[in-house]
Amino acid sequence: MKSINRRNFLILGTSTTILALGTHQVIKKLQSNNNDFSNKSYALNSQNIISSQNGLLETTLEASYQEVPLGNRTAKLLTYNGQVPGPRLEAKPGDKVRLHFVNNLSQSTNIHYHGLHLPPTGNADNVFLEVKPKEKLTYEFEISPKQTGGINWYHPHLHGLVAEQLSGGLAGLFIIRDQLDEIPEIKAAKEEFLVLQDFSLDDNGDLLPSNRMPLMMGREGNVITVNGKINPSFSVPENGLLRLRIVNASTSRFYNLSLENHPFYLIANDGTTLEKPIELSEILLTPGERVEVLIKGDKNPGNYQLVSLPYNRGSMGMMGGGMMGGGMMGRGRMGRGMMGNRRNNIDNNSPIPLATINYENAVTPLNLPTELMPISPLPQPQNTRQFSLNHGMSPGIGMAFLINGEPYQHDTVQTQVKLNTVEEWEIINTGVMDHPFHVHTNKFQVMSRNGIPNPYPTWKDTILVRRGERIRIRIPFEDFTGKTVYHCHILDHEDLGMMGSLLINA
Ligand SMILES: [Cu+2]
Repeated sequence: MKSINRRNFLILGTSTTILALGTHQVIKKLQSNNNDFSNKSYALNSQNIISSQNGLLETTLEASYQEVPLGNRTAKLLTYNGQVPGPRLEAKPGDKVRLHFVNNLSQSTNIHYHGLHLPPTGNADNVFLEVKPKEKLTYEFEISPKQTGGINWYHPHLHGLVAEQLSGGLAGLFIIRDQLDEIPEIKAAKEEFLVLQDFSLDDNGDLLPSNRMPLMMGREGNVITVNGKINPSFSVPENGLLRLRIVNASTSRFYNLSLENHPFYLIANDGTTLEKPIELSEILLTPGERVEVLIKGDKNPGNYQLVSLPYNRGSMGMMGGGMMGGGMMGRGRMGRGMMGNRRNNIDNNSPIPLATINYENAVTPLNLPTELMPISPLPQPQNTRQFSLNHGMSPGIGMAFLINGEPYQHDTVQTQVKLNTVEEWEIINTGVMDHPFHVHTNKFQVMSRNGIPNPYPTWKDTILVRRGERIRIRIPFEDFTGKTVYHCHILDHEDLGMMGSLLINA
């Protein structure tokens, strides 16, 4: 890659924004009504769980291109062990993991263990490794005894191909079990996992190629699946509790979750437990994020729809006309609904059904837990930094997504920190689209949003920074040295440059 510096980039700030207006009609027209999947549930595969035995999780994981049943057709997707999503891995703090990875794709790939506190080097959570086609690599690491129980996940992380490979289906859960699972009310709750993915498929079940425009917005698929199924059903015991453990494994799509007539009781996010349940009517789940919620089976027995409510994550509307030339992105065609895919038959302006929650046999009434796990506040930071998120144009390079005015460059270290220190980072979004900011290796605590303290203590590894927002996070660098990364989890943005490398020095 050419050497680039920030002076070369014309930053496209909010002052140049022209949001597309009056596009709804256009979008509606383009969304054909031939979606025959709604209200049906089709199995892609049976759930496959691989758990650690006697302190060791050892398995083979093969990435390959496979045909899998999807709705009334067969879809040709990228799979782990022939499945979408891949097998669910389960381990405990302190367990050893030996994962024999085989790449039977036609392009290079690798694996990132999102949410796990692992060395970013060697054959552990090293995103700089490249496993070429037909090659094998054994990933080997120990789950830190400090790792807390929760939902983590694995997916490819080879810069430049991440979005393409995730949008083809490559993702799987990596669950850590610990004390949270032993809290009596949670232990008694019914547990279900929901892996949210979306795919851009044509009528033959082939993945549609993405052109550049949806990539800049962040591609969204025309088929949404939960555990590889379309609108599957889950049941809540009448009077009991249902524990939904949800990951957004989509490339770019945000899910604004809401369950008809039922509040959510949030108990954990990003693989880390909260101090007490928090009642919420909606939860915005951005790519990479996870939540755990309890649902109370205390309403009239029946069927209730889990939906994604409309949410506007911004648009590239300011790029119409001269910036891109050719008028291919004229104002009338800039709406969010069609940006992801021209064959989009999902109406992003209406609630999108994700799953149906049914009532099942009554149980002895079960209360919500009142106390979960304590969260200790972090000490004062030894250092503070700012990261600004935006995108810009440069002659000969085109559009790039930038952090502090620079796109990711493989041979440059953008940020250096010292092991066993705590830093406070301010992440500022000066652009026109929302960006979920993800840090590898170490989790962080959310301090404030636009100067307002976070309403409850929480650990996160991915945090939404909406356009115009300033988020403060506090992050301890513990246990591992080496080079790792931070990036936008709209994976098209990451591939287009919105990533930085972070060197943790001894
Ligand atoms: Cu982004």
